[in-house]
Parts: sequence; C-alpha cells; structure tokens
Amino acid sequence: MKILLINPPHPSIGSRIPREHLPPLGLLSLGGPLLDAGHEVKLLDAEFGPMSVSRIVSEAQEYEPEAILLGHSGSTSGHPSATRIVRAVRMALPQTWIIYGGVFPSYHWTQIMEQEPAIDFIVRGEGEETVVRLVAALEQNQPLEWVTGIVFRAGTAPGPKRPVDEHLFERGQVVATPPAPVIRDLNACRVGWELIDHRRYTYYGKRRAVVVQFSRGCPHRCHYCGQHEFWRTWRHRDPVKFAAELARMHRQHGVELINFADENPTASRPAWKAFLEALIAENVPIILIGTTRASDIVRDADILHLYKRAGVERFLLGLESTDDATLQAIHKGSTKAIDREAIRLMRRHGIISMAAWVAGFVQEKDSDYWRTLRQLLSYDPDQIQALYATPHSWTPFAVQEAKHRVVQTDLSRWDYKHQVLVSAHVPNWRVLLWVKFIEAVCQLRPKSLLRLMAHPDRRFRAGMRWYSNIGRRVWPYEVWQWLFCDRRTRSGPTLAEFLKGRWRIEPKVISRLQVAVRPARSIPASQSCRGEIA
Ligand code: B12
Ligand code: SF4
Repeated sequence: MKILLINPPHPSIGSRIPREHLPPLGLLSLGGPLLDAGHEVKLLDAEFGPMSVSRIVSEAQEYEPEAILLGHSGSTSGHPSATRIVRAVRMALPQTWIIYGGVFPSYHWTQIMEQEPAIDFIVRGEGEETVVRLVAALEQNQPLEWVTGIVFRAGTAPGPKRPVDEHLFERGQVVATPPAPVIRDLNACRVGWELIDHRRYTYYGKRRAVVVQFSRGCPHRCHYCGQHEFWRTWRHRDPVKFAAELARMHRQHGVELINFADENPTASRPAWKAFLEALIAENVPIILIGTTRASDIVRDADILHLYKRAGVERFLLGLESTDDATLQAIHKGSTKAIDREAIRLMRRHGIISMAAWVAGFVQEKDSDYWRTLRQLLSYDPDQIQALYATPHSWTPFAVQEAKHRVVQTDLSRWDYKHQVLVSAHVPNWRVLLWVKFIEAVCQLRPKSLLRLMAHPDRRFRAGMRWYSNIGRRVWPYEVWQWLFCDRRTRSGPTLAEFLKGRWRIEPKVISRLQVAVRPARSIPASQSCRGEIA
C-alpha cells in the first residue's frame, strides 16, 4: 500500500522558536515496520516552513497515497492543527483512508470520532504493531474487529474495498476493539530512519540530531502525568544493540546529538549502566540530552562519571515543586533534599542540570511563587524551565481539578506554556509576571552568567549559550503572545464541562469494558468501550 505519514506543524514554542527541528520519532517508528511489511512509505514533515494546510494538501495529492497516517508527539496541543489538515485532505482525497494516532487521540477517540468525520481510524496506544495489522486488514479486506487497539466507524471507510462486516454493526457506529497487547520486545521495532534526510534535522545549535527511545514507560505514578499509563509498563531495548545503533548513526549520517524521548531512561540501573559502558566502548563523540529523575541521579552517584564519559551533557529533572508536602501529594517520589543533591552531583560531574518546575496551580498564592524562587536559587540549577499545570483528562490530576474553571479554552495552548486553570488567589497576569520574574532572576544571576561565559568545559558553555539564546527569543515571544494573541477567560467552563465529563475510568472498570466487539444492538453507537484507555 502507498502510505503518506504527515507530521502536522505545531504552533508551540518548542516547534517554532528553535529554528531547527528534530525528526518525528513517533511517525518514523511506524514507518520502519510498514516498510518491512512491504509498503511504500513517505514522510511529509510539515514542521518545516511550517507548511500551510494548502501546501500539505497539494503534496498529498501529488503523492496519491492510499492511506494517510498522522499524529503529533505534542499531541494535545497538536490536535487542532491535525484536524485542520484531515478536513482539507478529506476534501481533496475522498478515497484515501485517514488514520490518526498518538497520546491525545488514544484517550479522546470518542469525541474525535463524533467531531471529525474525516478521520476513518484511530490507533490507540503504541502504534507499531497495530498499524501494520490495520493496514493489512484494509488491504486484504479482512474484518476490522479482528484488529486490536483501533477505533473505526462501521461501514463508512472510503476506498474501493469495504473492510467491515456490516451485518455486525450499524452503519456509522463507532466501534473500539479491545486494547492491543504491549510490545514486549522493543528490539523488534525498527525505526524507519531511511524516511528522513538526516541533514535537515538539527538541534542544540545546528548539530545533526535524532530523537531516540532506549525505554518506554515509567515505573512511577506522578498524578499529573499520563505518560506512564500510555505505555503501561517500563521496558527497554538491548543496551549493547542500542549503543551500536547510535554509533552507526554517528558514523554513517554524522549524527552528533541524541535527544532521548524516554520518560525515564535510567529506571533500571543495570540496563542504563550497560548502555553507558557499551556506548563508551563504541568511542563516538556524541552528545546525549534527555530527561530523568533526580532520585536516579542520586542513586547513580558512583557511576555518574560513566554518564559523562558516554556523552551525557544535559538532563532535565522534573522537580515540579519546591515544597515537600506538594511533592508527596503529587506522588513525585522525590524530596527537596534529593532534588538538591541531584543538582549538586551533576555539577560535580560537569553535566548541565535543567530544573523544570510547575506554575499555575489553582491554590497557589504569591507567597508560593516567592518561596519557589528562593528554593530554586538555593538548588542552584544551571538552567530552569517553567511549565504550567496542564490537566490532561486521563490523569488523576484532572479528576482532582474537575470543578475548577479553565482559563484557557484553546486546546492548541494546552502546551505547558500557557496557564490552563484559573488560579484562585493570583490573577493570570500576575502568574505570568511571577514566572517571567523567576526565570529572569535564575538565568541572569551572576553564577549562571559565569557558567555561561567562563565554564572551563567548552561544550558546557555551548549548551548554556544555546539555551540562553532560545530563552532570549522565548521571553518576548511569550509576553507578545500573552498581550496580543492568547485569549483567556475567568468565567470559562469548569474542567469537567470543558472535557465534557469524559473522565478517566479506573482499570478495574476498563477490564469490564473490554467487550467492544459485539452486535450493534447491544452497544449504543459511540459507546463501545467508552472511556477505555490505550
Ligand atoms: C522529543 C520530545 C519533544 C521534541 C519533539 C521532537 C519531535 N520532532 O518529535 C521537542 C523538544 C521539539 C518537543 C516539543 C514539544 N513537546 Co515534547 N516531548 C518529547 C518527548 C520527550 C518524546 C516524544 C517522542 O518522540 N516519543 C516517542 C514516540 C515513539 O512516541 P509517540 O510520538 O507518542 O508515538 C507513538 C504512539 O503515540 C503512536 N503514534 C504516534 N503518532 C501516531 C500516528 C499514527 C497514525 C499512529 C497509528 C500511531 C501514532 O505510535 C508511536 C509509536 O508507538 C515527549 C515525552 C515522552 N517521553 O514521550 C514530550 C512530549 C511529547 N512533549 C510534550 C509537549 C507538551 C511539547 C510541546 C507542546 C512543548 C512546548 N510548549 O513547546 C512541544 C510540541 C512541539 C513538538 N514538536 O512536539 C508533551 C505532550 C503532552 C500531550 N499529551 O500533549 C510530552 C508527552 C511531554 C510530557 N511528559 O507530557 N517535544
Ligand atoms: S517520573 Fe516523569 S514520566 Fe514518570 S510518572 Fe512522574 S512525571 Fe511521569
């Protein structure tokens, strides 16, 4: 089958400000297995430009695909962009199957199938195996209810073949099949690197770059985060083969910068250590950046020299809060002492520490922002990143905040860079002032500037310079957006109203709901397996 993968352009800072792009790993991860299954696959990365919808449509028309697959890693805030594209593509290519996937559609498939008739299929959860099975079913005209992990509208898919057993379902009925099993062997999933021209993808100061995944999932359960539930279990690739793949990308394609997509690459000390040792043995000058937990850094105090030797240059630590009670309430599994110690250890080993903290909680007061600033200064991280509390519907955090009002009703702004929930005690303009003030104080204090300009390690200085250059552009951009582009409301809907009450359902309920494939009359349209996850 002729397949076009589309990476929609994303409006967020992460896509628009750096003036360089990383490859869309999610789509490339589908591309590898589809190529291996014998399909003809092309990637249209509309982040470049960014491409207008009409340009995307004309590129798609020129390629004449039988199926279009689209999805975005920044999936919630990327959804409005994805829907604009599918509507236009559907008009231009009425016979093409349109398949949508990623984190947001995996949870919001009920609404999406109701609101977007242009979308024929949604793949829930990790896509590699499911999409190959779905495409095979479409090609061979097999019953779709045999394919686990998908959602479809019975009897309405376009194309010459009619792949659905119409006697089982009412025409137009939305059917969700039971969840696909977790992919146990990540080594079996090949990334379709041949779909990109590596020369186009750079990051971290024009270094040729890729996004990779050593592991999937997370053993922790922070209550505002949905990533651990999306992947369901923590698994990792073979450390030695993974190191060899990175080395190969360096030798064959000149890749210098590796950006880890892992939620938590260091979760298993033996696996991570084996990877570091294997990469050191490969002897390639690559830079590794990613995100991990402060507690893992502290656990690995005795092997941090291996991190550095393997090329780890920067880790983002999600500190989230500088208050022990809050850390406990959000199930972070960390403490102030651990967070501070992790930053100290990273400094000792010449690894840049980026501390991410979260603003915009409903109950926050001015005094909390003041305390945050003081705590952050005492932690002394090299870089900081402020994020706004964002209640994705599939997290316990959203359930907790259900009755609170939403200040930002434009989903494309649910990107951690806009305040989403109305703060009870601090008006939105003052939250912004606090965030910008804290960022400015932390980044412009003499210690930070000294590291930027006079750190003995050239690469460390370059990493600091890259981030401060981005910051210099982000700062006025955010203020400009706040003043002239973003719309906010203090009398908006409650979160429950905004998300239309489609709440996360507890796992024990889900197991009872995994009975999607049933004759039409016993399951009302759009309700089969409703609210079920991944
Ligand atoms: C690398 C990364 C980036 C890179 C993006 C590089 C790139 N070109 O993709 C950068 C730094 C630019 C970035 C920016 C942003 N990011 Co980011 N980023 C990540 C990170 C660390 C990894 C993403 C990834 O590659 N995952 C691995 C791939 C394999 O997973 P996947 O994309 O979900 O794809 C799988 C499935 O979802 C499914 N699938 C996906 N698409 C499709 C499509 C079809 C048709 C099918 C069938 C299946 C399918 O199959 C895939 C394979 O199993 C994640 C955190 C994480 N650990 O996932 C955050 C994450 C995706 N980012 C996030 C956010 C918010 C952003 C920004 C909006 C931040 C900002 N304000 O600027 C922007 C958005 C712009 C963007 N380009 O993504 C959030 C998204 C939350 C949400 N649910 O909406 C995440 C999850 C972080 C988090 N912990 O919450 N990001
Ligand atoms: S450690 Fe990170 S990925 Fe894991 S549950 Fe917490 S926030 Fe999510």
